[in-house]
Amino acid sequence: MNIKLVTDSSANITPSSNPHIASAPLRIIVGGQEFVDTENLNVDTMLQALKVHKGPSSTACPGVQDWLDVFGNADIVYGAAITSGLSGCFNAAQIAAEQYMENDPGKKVFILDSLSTGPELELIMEKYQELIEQGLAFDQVCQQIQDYSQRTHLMFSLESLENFAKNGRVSPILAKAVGILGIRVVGRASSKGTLEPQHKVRGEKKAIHQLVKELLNAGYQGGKIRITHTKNPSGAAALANEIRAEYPLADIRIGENRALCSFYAEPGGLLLGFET
Ligand code: X90
Repeated sequence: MNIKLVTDSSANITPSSNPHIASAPLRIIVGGQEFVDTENLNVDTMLQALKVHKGPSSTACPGVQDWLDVFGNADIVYGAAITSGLSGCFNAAQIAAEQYMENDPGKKVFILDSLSTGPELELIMEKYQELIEQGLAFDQVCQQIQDYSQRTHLMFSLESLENFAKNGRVSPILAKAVGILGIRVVGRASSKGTLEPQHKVRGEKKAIHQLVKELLNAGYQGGKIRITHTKNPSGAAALANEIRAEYPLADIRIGENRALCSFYAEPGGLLLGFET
């Protein structure tokens, strides 16, 4: 049995960071330029293009064929996609899954709607790996990953919501309030998989305190933590340290956002995936 694990590029997993997981790339369109969110893309080049470009920019999710490409020819495909609350990515994956199984009834595909993205999606993919290593049957893996995803969450601190607003994914009023210099929005992925702002705070220090406060409020008790950032290694490290002050033994890893998350999180953005 040939098993394959798949996600999309919003999980920030590349072949070098994890060779066991394949990612369908999202695309970022800046003026006439298209950036495909693969490992080969230099994210700094994309961010620089965004900075100098004054006109509209947007993103596009992988199509059905992109998903079929990452399924390869596996007998069993397990995957998870960025929230259907903000992207058509999961929908395309579902259509691909149906086609794949129709073409060969011997094959099985399960794709989870993560209702999230970034480091929470990363945690879900890590859990799939564990479940497969345990040798569980297809139905058990599907059930357990759904149960697990009830215990994973995503929080964020963002310095700008400009790209969210420009692409109709948050209200322009909220984006304007966050656009003021030094103001950050701290919030979480809602239960419907949309962006839920909780606090507006001034300065990074307060944003990090607020994140940790909300983390503890959410019922965090020392489980796995995955932090990703866009051009903010010091913020990510400060966040990790503040969590370690409460839970010295926590399994915390810090990584960089790839292109899709960087487009929306924008420079300074911190994403926090955790287990409860
Ligand atoms: O074009 C597309 O289909 C992609 C649209 C993606 C929109 C959301 C990307 C979020 C990236 C930013 C902060 C976390 C917010 C979490 C809300 C679920 C990460």
